Amino acid sequence: MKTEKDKDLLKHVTEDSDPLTTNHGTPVSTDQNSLRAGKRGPTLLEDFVLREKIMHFDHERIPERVVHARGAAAHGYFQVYKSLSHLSTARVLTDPEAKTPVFVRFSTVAGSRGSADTARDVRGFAVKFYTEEGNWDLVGNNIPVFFIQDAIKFPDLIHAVKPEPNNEIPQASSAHDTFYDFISLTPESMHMLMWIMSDRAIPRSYSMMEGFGVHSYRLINAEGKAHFVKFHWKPLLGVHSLVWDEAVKIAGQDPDFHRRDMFESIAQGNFFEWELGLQILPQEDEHKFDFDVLDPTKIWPEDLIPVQRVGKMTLNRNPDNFFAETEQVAFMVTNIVPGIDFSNDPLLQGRTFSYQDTQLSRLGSTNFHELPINRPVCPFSNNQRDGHMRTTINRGRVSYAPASLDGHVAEEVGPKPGFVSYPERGDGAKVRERSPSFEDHYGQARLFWNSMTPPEKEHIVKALQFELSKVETKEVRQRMIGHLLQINKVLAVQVGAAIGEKCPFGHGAVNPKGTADVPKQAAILAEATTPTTSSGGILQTRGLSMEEGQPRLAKGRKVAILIGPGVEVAEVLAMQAALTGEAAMGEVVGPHLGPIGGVGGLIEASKTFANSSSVLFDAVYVPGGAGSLASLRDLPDALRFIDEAYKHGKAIGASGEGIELVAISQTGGLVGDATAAGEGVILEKEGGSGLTAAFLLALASHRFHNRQTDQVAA
Ligand code: HDE
Repeated sequence: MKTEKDKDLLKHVTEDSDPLTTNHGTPVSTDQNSLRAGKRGPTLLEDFVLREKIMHFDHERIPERVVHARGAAAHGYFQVYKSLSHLSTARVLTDPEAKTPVFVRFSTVAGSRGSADTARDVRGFAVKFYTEEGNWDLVGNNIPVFFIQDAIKFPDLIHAVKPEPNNEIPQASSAHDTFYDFISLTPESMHMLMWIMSDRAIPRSYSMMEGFGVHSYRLINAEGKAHFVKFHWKPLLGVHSLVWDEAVKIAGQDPDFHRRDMFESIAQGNFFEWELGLQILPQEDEHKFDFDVLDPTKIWPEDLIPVQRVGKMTLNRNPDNFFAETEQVAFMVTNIVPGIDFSNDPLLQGRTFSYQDTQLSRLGSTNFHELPINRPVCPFSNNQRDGHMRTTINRGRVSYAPASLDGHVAEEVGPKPGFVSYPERGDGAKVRERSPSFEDHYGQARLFWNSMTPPEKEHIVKALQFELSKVETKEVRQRMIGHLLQINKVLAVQVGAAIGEKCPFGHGAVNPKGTADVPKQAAILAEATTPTTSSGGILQTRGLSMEEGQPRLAKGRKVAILIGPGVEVAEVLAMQAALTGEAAMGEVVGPHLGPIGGVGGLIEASKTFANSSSVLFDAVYVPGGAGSLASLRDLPDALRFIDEAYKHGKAIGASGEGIELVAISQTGGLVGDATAAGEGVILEKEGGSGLTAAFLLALASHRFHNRQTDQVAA
């Protein structure tokens, strides 16, 4: 019987609410008290409601993914711009009318399910296309190459990078001995190492990352003609990253930074968009370059083979249930459709086994394809039957072929329009050997280094200094410096100095004073590009730098508007409206949550100086108001907000008394002198549209690296 208190608690339950039942439909009076022998007596075994509820809870977890455990996903669609029938028969690539549904999961590799989003790591970029011809999974990463050339080394790589097995330390980090022990003995990983140490490994947002299929695949047209292809996803917002200091702080401030950004953006209608890009190589050009097109540690430089943009993917719907969709989605490299095929890339070949296999231990049954998130949208049928958790009720008595019963035709007849593998000849001797064409491990690492801008090079140096300084075994550190020397001397010397290693310096001399003589920023700037190999004869290429040729938009950016009592409310509202107009967001950060009195009315603060931080925003704006200045100037958190944004190279805008607040932050000395303040600090006494326009432009510029005072090499 319900007490008055119970009734009060249940006020929200209406006639239409679903009745409480067991999993088998039996109506339940309450699941808040178990069945007892007497009000203070023992619980009865007979209590099936209690037992069902606890039993289900006891088994709620499934094993996390062995790699890529931490991830988030969204639904959307893909549409090809115009038919690519000259390249492929796949309907998803040939029907411009078709909006193919997709489900896309982004992930980090090394961390556990609960690790922070902003760890330095490659990001998984797995796309499931639900096509009319079955599911096509393009299971890629945000880095176009991989650490190893052969799938048989994958378990070793992952064992080395995951937390060390004796003490399960460190979580979600490659900065430890076992990883560099393995890497330093695996020179084929040097190219990928350069990417991982670059800012690509700390993206600002999933919407600001590229995606890559990594391997060479094949496209096959109706005449059976094949082309090699590399798949790319190009983000419409451009490729942009955090800086390391931010990434580390965000890991504490908001470990869900990336998933929150995607969830909130999509909920607000700011959809995530990429163009699908193809690099196409005719089969007859397979041996044209000094790198092997089957080698997954090599890119096809965009200067040699440009990326053609052929379609667009839009992510516009959040999942309803994380477990049912994001956790249970099973990506498989073997989900492929007619008109697309594998190449002989030995890494890809191994993946064709692993993905199907792993789902069995993760999802517990060979029937994982029946889960709603994994089911194809097209009809599917075969003679496979039964197994754990089979939900399909297959009718009739025929579950074999050939069959003549129940109207089946005993012989297979007619054409076979289904998936046909490209009839490539394969008649080599059985060997456990790698092709000599896979031998050069440094050429493209140099190509990458050469193609970076000076700030990007500095960030790579800093990242390696950090990572290797965490390696406790001296021999491992030394082996790494040996590899870096093969890539670039300035790089090796700078990294070496930070970890106390002397390197051959300049023209072969040894730097006698350790860190003191390390080439400085100027040396990186002045450095000519290093000649290289395995790169088709070029020294550097477009498509690698994140600084050059990227779209610069304010869309998707978050601005902190710092206010205190007495702020100019109209100015705040105008800035928020201007940001909304650009599909960006202005969040009011105040001394407390809720309404704050200002000049001209009240304004609502949605964040406080205590619960938020500049690292969670792309830019800072300080509006005018004498009262606001008076209250914020004594608030160290407010001053630190501005200071830190400045240090991280972010846009800062201020008007009226807001300018004084910027000036008295530690940044002040620099800001006081307009030339020293540098780009991206927009101060305008009168405020108004000129300030707004300049601030929006600065916001869209992403970052002003020249004033990242913490990033300047020692
Ligand atoms: Fe994976 N990888 N991988 N991988 N991978 C998995 O499959 C594997 C590789 C990638 O969001 C696992 O369902 C082997 C390259 C992504 O659910 C597993 C090799 C690339 C995801 C597996 C590789 C990837 C995975 C673990 C070397 C970029 C997450 C859980 C031959 C092209 C998919 C699972 C998701 C997940 C095996 C190398 C991308 C164990 C054996 C190269 C994005 O099957």
